Amino acid sequence: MTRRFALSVFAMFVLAMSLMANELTLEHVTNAKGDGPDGKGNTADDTWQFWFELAHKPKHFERLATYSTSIPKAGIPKKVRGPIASMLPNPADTEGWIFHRDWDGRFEGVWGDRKAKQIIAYPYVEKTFHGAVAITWKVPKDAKYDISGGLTDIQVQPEFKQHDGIDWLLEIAEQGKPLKQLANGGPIGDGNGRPDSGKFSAKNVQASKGQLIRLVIHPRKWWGSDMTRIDSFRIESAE
Ligand SMILES: [Ca+2]
Ligand SMILES: [Ca+2]
Repeated sequence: MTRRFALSVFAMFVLAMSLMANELTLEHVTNAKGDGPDGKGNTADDTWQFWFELAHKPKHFERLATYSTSIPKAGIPKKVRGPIASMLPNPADTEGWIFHRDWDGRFEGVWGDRKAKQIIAYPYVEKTFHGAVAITWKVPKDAKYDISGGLTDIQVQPEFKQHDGIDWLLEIAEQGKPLKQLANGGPIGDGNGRPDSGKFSAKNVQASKGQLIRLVIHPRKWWGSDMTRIDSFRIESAE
């Protein structure tokens, strides 16, 4: 077997594997340019997208609008301020998607921590509303899919009674709008005999091209200490 032939066989194998399974990686989260033709990350043409729940319209989501390349402990002026900047495990090595408005020091975001090689999500609060963040995968063709993965509460503080873990939801969405709930679970984390980690899955899910398979990380009653690691998020063709 020539080296060139071996390489092309290997390339075909890699291509076949990537067509059969899609898994969220650190590179997807930390890619400011996205993989769609517009060359901008986290827009409608990208395979993986990152969202926050609208306080005025629960269960509806909008894309996190700002890419931040690192989060020093003191925060980034006009980007990330407030507690999240010092709460992330490796803020200077953490890049990803945040929402930004001038009036608040916000928490919400989905980041890749390059040092610990982990994907982190953090829900948020807006006045009295405790909002979720979400990660979506864009369905490439009408088909049935198997979805699986896991997540972990990485900020476990059961000594504070308000800290009551997170819930997760799997849904089909169209843009930011919910269409169908596939599965839900939790709470995980923050004591009360609960596990810190959970698994999620849904089998044989019929989805149409352009729809989004959405993993929601929900803060339940209170969002403090809800930093969550996405251990895996994988979608395979069920056919
Ligand atoms: Ca894009
Ligand atoms: Ca927690």
